[in-house]
Amino acid sequence: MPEKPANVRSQCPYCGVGCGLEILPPAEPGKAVRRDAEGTPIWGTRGDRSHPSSLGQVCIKGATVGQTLARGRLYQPLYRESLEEEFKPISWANSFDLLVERINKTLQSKGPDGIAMYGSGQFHTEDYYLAQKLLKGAIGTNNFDANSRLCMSSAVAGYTRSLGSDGPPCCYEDLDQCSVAFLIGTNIAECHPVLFQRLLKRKKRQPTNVSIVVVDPRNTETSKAADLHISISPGTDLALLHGIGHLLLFNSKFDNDFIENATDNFPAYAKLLTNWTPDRVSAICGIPETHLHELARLWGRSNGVLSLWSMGINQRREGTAVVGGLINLHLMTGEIGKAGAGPFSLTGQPNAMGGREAGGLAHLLPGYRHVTNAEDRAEIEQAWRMKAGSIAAKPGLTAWQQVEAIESGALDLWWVAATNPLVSLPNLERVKAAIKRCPLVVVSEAYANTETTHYAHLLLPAAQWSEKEGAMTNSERRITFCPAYRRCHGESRPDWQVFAELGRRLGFEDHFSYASSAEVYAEFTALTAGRICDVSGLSHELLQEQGPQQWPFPQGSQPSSIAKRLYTDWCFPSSSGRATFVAEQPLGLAEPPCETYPLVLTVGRYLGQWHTMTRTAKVERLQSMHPEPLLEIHPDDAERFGVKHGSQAAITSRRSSLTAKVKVTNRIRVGSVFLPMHWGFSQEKACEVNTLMHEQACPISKQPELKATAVVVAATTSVVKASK
Ligand SMILES: Nc1nc2c(c(=O)[nH]1)N[C@H]1C(S)=C(S)[C@@H](COP(=O)(O)OP(=O)(O)OC[C@H]3O[C@@H](n4cnc5c(=O)[nH]c(N)nc54)[C@H](O)[C@@H]3O)O[C@H]1N2
Ligand SMILES: Nc1nc2c(c(=O)[nH]1)N[C@H]1C(S)=C(S)[C@@H](COP(=O)(O)OP(=O)(O)OC[C@H]3O[C@@H](n4cnc5c(=O)[nH]c(N)nc54)[C@H](O)[C@@H]3O)O[C@H]1N2
Ligand code: SF4
Ligand SMILES: [Mo]
Repeated sequence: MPEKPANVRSQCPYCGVGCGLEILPPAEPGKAVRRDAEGTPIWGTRGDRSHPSSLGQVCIKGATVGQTLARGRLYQPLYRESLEEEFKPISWANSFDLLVERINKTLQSKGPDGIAMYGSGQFHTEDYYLAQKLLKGAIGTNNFDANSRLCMSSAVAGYTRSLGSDGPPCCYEDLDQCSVAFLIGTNIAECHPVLFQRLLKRKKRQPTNVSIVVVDPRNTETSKAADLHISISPGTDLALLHGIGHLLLFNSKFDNDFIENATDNFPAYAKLLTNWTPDRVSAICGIPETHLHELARLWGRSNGVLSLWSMGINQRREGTAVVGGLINLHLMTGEIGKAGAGPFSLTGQPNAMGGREAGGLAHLLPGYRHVTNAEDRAEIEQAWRMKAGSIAAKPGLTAWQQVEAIESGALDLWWVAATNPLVSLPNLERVKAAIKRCPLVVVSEAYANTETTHYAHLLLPAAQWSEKEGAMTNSERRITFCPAYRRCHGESRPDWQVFAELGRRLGFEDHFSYASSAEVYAEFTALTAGRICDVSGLSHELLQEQGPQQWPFPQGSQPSSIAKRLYTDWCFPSSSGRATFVAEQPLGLAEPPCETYPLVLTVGRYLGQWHTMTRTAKVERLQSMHPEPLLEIHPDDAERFGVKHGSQAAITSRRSSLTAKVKVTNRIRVGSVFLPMHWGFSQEKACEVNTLMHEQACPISKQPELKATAVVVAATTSVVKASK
């Protein structure tokens, strides 16, 4: 593949805002060649003004992504029989032979469910789709799950329960049109910065037309911009939402027309609300009653409430119920399916949306179909030209269930691709102990030295964004074609090609023969025809020629940059055509603070770091913004536990202990402390925060409560070094 010169456009491969990037070659006419600190030529990026989602804006990560693409890469497949041995090079041909042999052996000894893959919202849609066809079709196990399980699965389950299907109904233009921006459990200033800037611009332009409300136990860069910051006690969001509902109900601020014509189950919800009185809610949430009244007043008088949320409410052992509680308020007030209104989950990863469309969770099939639905299975089997019954009816193992299955000896082959679970899964010491027991761990990875590569037997070098062609869908359902504008490093290959070749070698020669990723995409889009996420009118060619498009985009649709919303006709994709109120009592935290562990640790992100830092640690500018992880603690707690600003503290939970430097700040609630998620054991300043976290999860979405665990903090002089 030749390196392409100029005028290349793509989607940013970091967060789910999915900004458009214009790619600039290392050597621009009349300018010196751009090089990184090691002298490697680097491609530049800048905001693509023609991209309808971001209108030329870009944040510091998108602006520096070019510096991350070449350094520290994995160049060739490597293999070792046991984790004690050193890796040795192995050819791709021998890697496939090994995979086929071990898959067949497992099929004989344990059946298809002895194999599992753990993938990622950082796949392109084509990678995702072929992983489904390989696992769920050719191998015959639904054991494919993605890191979206740790991220968006409560939103997926919440939309599906309340509205009848997954699918965020809003678009970014709603930020310019809402009268209340209700930001709950989201720090968009650091995590979706381009949307934050858009909201700030609106506020500056029309200060009295929009109120910004932030619900977060911390004072964040986001809450700095709030008209009302509700510093809620961690894990009490559902009580808060019911409290708002209570006041709306008793002040008659609901939309009877919408409730009558478009919803079911309002009486049960109204009954539940009666008990959620302001005094009770303010006591549970630890907030002044006046805040609750102010919130309900804003909701009640507003035409255009836009709720934005992400991990603060998804990562809860009652995540689906909280998402349901938020959607209830929108249904009650008719604040959905119109400009400036609606429940809008901000997707974390660049293509977690595409993953959902391609069926990339253990209970899904392509086109928002479900493995438990016989008709859905039959449609996919037919389209895949596979025997009836090829797809199993039982949902596969979710991310954490895969770990448990390894632990119990039920999995013989665990394939990890485009995620770094040895940093990002909870209860990490248990994960480490489990993985060591797995007979074959395959890791498809772009970089040579991640925490998870230390636990691999077979390491497969992956071509990444910029080196492979594919599509990605952002949070507002907009699909952007991402071209391959750089050569693959060494022997690395796109993930979809690896899955296709393995499919062919497993005996599905015709089913997996594709000349290009455009062909893979065409097969996928055809499968969405008639579904809510219909993209049957899209192709690589159209996206390249006409630019990014939003779904739905059925065959015959005209390309357009006019923003689309779902449910403008009040018709919902449920069997009754109506949305449903869900009425659930709040449960609170799975592991509340107690005498021994009196503080709630919450874990989140820094503006300039991306997840497990495989990319962002390579950019000097980003590293200097956040040189190390800091434990944020309130001055009162610092005094109570005897820790000083700038000194080391030991943080201990029921599972583990680690040390971190202390930052005393009144930007956090008394009783809560904060650590970033980014620094795994291979970083110099390692702070393996997920060794502290528990794995208890929402029973519906199976999303673990990665936002809260009970800890105790103490002063220490010794720094504990993390290791594998
Ligand atoms: N810079 C940067 N941006 C990113 C990423 C990154 O790694 N770095 N990752 C991307 C991904 S995959 C994701 S999922 C998103 C995540 O985006 P966000 O969800 O915005 O980010 P987090 O920092 O994980 O958590 C958000 C906030 O939840 C708050 N919170 C904790 N507990 C509670 C609670 O009980 N209730 C409420 N209401 N709030 C609570 C935390 O204090 C935190 O400020 O970011 C995406 N964007
Ligand atoms: N306590 C706590 N834990 C959390 C969270 C939290 O808020 N709190 N957040 C959770 C969330 S929301 C998320 S999304 C996860 C994220 O956690 P991870 O998914 O583990 O994080 P990444 O660093 O993004 O891992 C992606 C890996 O894929 C590699 N890669 C990049 N491109 C490609 C490619 O094209 N192909 C292949 N094969 N590899 C590629 C990268 O080098 C990197 O190693 O963490 C979760 N864990
Ligand atoms: S806001 Fe997100 S998508 Fe946009 S440039 Fe920044 S990281 Fe990339
Ligand atoms: Mo995420």
